[in-house]
Amino acid sequence: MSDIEYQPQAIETRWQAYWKVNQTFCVDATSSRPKYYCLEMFPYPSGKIHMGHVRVYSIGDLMARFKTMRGFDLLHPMGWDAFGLPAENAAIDKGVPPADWTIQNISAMRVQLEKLGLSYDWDREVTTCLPDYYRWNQWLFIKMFERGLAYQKESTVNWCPSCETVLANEQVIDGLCWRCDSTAAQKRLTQWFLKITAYAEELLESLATLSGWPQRVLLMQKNWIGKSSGLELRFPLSESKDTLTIFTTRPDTLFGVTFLCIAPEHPMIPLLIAEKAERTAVLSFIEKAQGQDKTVRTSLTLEKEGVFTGAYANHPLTQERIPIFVGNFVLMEYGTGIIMAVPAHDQRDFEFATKYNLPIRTVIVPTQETESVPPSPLQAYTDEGVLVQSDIFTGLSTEDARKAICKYTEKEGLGKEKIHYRLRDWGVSRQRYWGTPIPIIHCKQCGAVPVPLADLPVRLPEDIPFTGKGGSPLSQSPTFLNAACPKCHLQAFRETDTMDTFFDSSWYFLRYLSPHETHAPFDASTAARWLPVDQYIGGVEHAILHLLYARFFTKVIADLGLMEIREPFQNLLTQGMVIKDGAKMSKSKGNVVNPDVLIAQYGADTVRLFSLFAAPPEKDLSWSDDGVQGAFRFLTRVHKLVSRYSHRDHKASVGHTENTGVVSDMHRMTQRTIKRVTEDIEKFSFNTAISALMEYYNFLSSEIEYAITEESSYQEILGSAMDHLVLLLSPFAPHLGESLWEMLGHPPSISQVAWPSYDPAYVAYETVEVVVQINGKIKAKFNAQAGTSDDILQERALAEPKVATAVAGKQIKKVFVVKGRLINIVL
Ligand code: ANZ
Ligand code: ZN
Repeated sequence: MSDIEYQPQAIETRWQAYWKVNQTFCVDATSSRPKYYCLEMFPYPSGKIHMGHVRVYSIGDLMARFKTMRGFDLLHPMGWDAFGLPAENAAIDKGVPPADWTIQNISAMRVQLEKLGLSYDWDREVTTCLPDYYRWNQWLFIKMFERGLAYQKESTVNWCPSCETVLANEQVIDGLCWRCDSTAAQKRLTQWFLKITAYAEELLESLATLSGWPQRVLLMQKNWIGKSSGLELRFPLSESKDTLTIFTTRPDTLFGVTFLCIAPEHPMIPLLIAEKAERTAVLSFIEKAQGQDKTVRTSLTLEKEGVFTGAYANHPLTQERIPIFVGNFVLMEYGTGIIMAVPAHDQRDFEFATKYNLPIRTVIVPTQETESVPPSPLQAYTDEGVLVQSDIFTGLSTEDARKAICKYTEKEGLGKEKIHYRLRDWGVSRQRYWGTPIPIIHCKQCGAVPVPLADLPVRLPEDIPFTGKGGSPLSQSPTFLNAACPKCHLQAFRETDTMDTFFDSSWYFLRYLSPHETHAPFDASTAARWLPVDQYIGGVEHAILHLLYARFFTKVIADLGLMEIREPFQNLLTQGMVIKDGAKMSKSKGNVVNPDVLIAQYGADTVRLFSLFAAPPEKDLSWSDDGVQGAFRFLTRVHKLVSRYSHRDHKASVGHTENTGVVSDMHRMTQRTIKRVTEDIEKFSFNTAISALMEYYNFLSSEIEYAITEESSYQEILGSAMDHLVLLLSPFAPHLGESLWEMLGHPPSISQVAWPSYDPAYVAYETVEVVVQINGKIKAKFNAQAGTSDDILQERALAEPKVATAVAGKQIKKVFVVKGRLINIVL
């Protein structure tokens, strides 16, 4: 009787083995069906799958299976983002080599993923810490180096004292290390950079083509790139021939300038303070400001502080003598590192001027009160308006004045229009072991020389003591460190920095195309077939970092002539977090639910169904044990229903209904359910798709006893309904889908069966009469389109005048909606 009882473990083991033996999910290289590349962000092999993984992979797998049934040829790969600090920390703590730790974790996690029954083509597994992957990181790095896109410079970097490594700007979040939450410090080091700024304009421009991305992510990228157009203007120093060049986005405020402010790191400062009484005060201020973190220095709430340099500049139009200050809120990395301060119209300047008692001069007023200048404003007026006290520009709108002042100063040779980006070049050097060695040899005579391509990969050495102290681990391996210069063959040294692991994940989706390729990072003709990724799914925490880098790499690789596309991901779905007891599930909070335990108890299908049903994908998902049990009960019931049907006494022929011409409720319900589930999956509304299936199940289970005894024309419709229930459920609960499909007498595999289409004639324009009862008594009737959701029906019922009067002032205890036909309101 095992057919009758739902035993997920037996079913799941059996079908996982079937898929493996039959290579059900291997890409068919010979197929000519349209392609669909479904990609989920690959995991870091920490050792254990968590519910966040389950969620993202359940979504990806649903899409992959759905699209396969819809007639697409699927590429659905999985791999490991396998470099990174935790492996190195494990080596320091436990003495396990990072490679061993990582490979063990990968094996454990692969087993876990297999238990979820995910439809990956495991032949394409990519592991970034293996030399056959990272050699192509090195290859790409050298190609970039040859084009000036990878270069070295000394710079102030974000330094995490606890990870003992440099952090990219993107990796400092609110002043803290993104990984360990230590306060980031500032340090001067020579570093390798990738010139992402060379692509700033294209990265910004082509955001407009990404119609399949969430608005919020597009906006975050736009702000991160931070394009602003403005004016670079020269202010001659009063006591010397030198000039200071400032950058402003508000040339219209030029007549409101009352001081200049220069970044503490600015190389002009020594010249300004030479032989000045203010010298010592300035130097001690600079020291203090340089210790302040960049993100703190850009925050709105920063206490604006500064010091007078003793030097003056002349206003380029009025010739007025203007004092020059050093200010902590002026950054060296943005614009020219010097600003013209307009306290009346910029809040930072206003706070600074108020603190140090500097003049505040209003030059812009709101349109309606032209000419009436407020005596002493309480805050900066930063909006648009009309110019006052601005010589020949007085009376112009701010917008016109910006153009006019740019034009005028440009004509006079005082300045020029300029576009600035907030985006900085990407610092990729890391002083750690477990990453890709940067393939450069430093030679006293020849400088930085790339390792010849034929000598790649530069392998990570294994003779490293892991102490966690004393700088870069690679510098402690003499066999690694010493190398002959590829150009002059003299004794030279290898670069000991490794690459930021975000380098690895910037192109892994290309390696999946031809993971075993040995002549290039990927095969061009395969790329032409599969790119771009049709659907990318992952966490919104990568909205800037990974997604921006991957877009940058795509453009660089296209410029190397390796592929045509310039944007990697056509559609992006960013899923929310999994939370429990109001907090993100995490080890440190002790609120983790172990997927393994759940799978052992309820089966993978239940866990998957729950995570798709509990919340829309882009929203946070609140963990609920009841929800898991609910999903299990639902699958148990479907199993029972299909068993009941397939073990009925009188076996009717199971066929499709298109030709029967019998219009029944059941047939209509089937058609409507197909429509709803299909459309809901297409728009990522998985929870409502599952609701539709639940309604469909309810309908069928209430009809079954009666339907089984009916005449044969009805039998066909019933058989078709059972088929459809199983087909539509199968991408959500694939193991059960296979099992029931077999029970219904079909050959495997259901994953290869065409997704059903519906007949629009049965779902369009059909109206049903809905009866509204209050406490069981009929109060009203109205017509609604068939298939209208319960929520909307309920809303309309409550809006019926008679119902509204009856309900007014009373408390509604419960509302029952029966099959979209009857609504009973209990008061
Ligand atoms: C005068 C002015 C008047 C400004 C005014 C603003 C308002 P966005 O738009 O974000 O690009 N700025 C320029 N370089 C800076 C630096 N290195 N550090 C800190 N601030 C800097 O910002 C451009 C504005 O930020 C510029 O326009 C400049 O202040 C300031 F009513 O110049 B503005
Ligand atoms: Zn040399």
